[in-house]
Amino acid sequence: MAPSFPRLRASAAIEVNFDGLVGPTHHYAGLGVGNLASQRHRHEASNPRAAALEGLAKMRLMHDLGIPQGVLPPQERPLLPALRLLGFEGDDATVLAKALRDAPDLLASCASTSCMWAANAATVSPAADSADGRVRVTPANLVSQFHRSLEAPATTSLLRTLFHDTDRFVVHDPLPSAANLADEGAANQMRLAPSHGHRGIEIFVYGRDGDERTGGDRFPGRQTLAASQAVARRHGLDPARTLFLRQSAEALDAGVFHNDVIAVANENVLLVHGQAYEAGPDAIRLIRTCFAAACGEEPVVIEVPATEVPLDVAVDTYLFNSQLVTLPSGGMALVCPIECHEHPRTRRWLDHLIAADNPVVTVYPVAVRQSMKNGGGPACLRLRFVLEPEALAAMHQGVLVSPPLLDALETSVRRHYRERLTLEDLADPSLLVESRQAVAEITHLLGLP
Ligand code: SUG
Repeated sequence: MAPSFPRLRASAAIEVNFDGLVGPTHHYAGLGVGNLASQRHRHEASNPRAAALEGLAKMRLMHDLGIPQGVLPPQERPLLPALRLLGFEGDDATVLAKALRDAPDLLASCASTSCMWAANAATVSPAADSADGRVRVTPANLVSQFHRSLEAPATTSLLRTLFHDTDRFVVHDPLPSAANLADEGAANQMRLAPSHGHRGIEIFVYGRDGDERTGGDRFPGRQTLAASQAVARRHGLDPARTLFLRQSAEALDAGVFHNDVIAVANENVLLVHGQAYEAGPDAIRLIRTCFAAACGEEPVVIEVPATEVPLDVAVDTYLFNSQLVTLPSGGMALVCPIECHEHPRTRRWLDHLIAADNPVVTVYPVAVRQSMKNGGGPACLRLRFVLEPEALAAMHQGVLVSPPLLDALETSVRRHYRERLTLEDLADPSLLVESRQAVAEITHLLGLP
């Protein structure tokens, strides 16, 4: 299709993926609403050390592929001030013991290392999309679930430290903590653009509109329409380049608690399941039309029908929670959960994807099994920033990974993280000491205050 207006010149912007490093209290408490994997593995023993090493191996792969990679430190857990707010009194050991005895789920919530799923940390609009040419960041309030709402204050202050240059970045406050403004961050936002540096369109996906309907029949939606609209408004996005789509009830009920469980976009490519949106084929048509009008070209939409990959297989394998990334050598790679290679349906579909005529040239299966058991695949673990070279240079450099930093982080994990953790262990005062030591050491390695 001929461009309907002159194409804007692209900047040399690149995408950086910031992964959340798993914390020392990683465990399975079944806390994830509408998250089948989290429910399924409730109260199984976890392996925090393996979880963190798996995450670091994924970061190393990305770095080795030449894709800029950052790392976000774990937050301190168990969060004693939160337990005290809930009425558990005494010294640290007493607070932990009382919480385990009287309210083990609250202890699990206050010990959750859920900030590892950085795709929920914030929504990011690149400079090319925002009204004033600054990168706009809204930390997610995550109010749909108590354990995740605890992340927001520390995430906000971390993001302000990393992106301190106010000429180039705006880190907003999270949205107010109201149920009808529930915001789960970039996991419910996609960006399509001719390339990272071009101005693009942003697609927000919500599960409930805060009023009449809560989501699916089985599971409620988490992200609200009002929250998505508020984020788009404060980021100064052009309404003509912004779409709000409702997740289908069948997807929510099948375990699609975030849009990134059922769709992924990169530059001009959208990989999406046919049952992702309530509007069905109209939603895809809307995306095509909006992109064509805004960017003067057609997007590449790879729609996966339920006949090839049924919704339950998509959720079990987390096929769409792959990272679709642009390779420096050209073309795109799909960094998918290793579970996609182990399932015959998705394995066949991936073979077909690579053989077909589209920008995806290769697939890298990665093992993040510990995170997957809590409903977090490769894409959940990362927050994407499209940055101009000057913005990249202006941010805090200590979190950008290099092989020596990855080596040092691995050493720290091996030194401080346990290989087995159960719910009872969360009340162990020595776990608190170990966790504090680990977080302090990692924070220091990243050059953070
Ligand atoms: O919010 N799991 C997380 C997984 C988040 C995945 N993120 C994205 N899809 N972007 C959640 O449901 C489980 C914690 C537990 O059960 O212990 C949990 O919170």
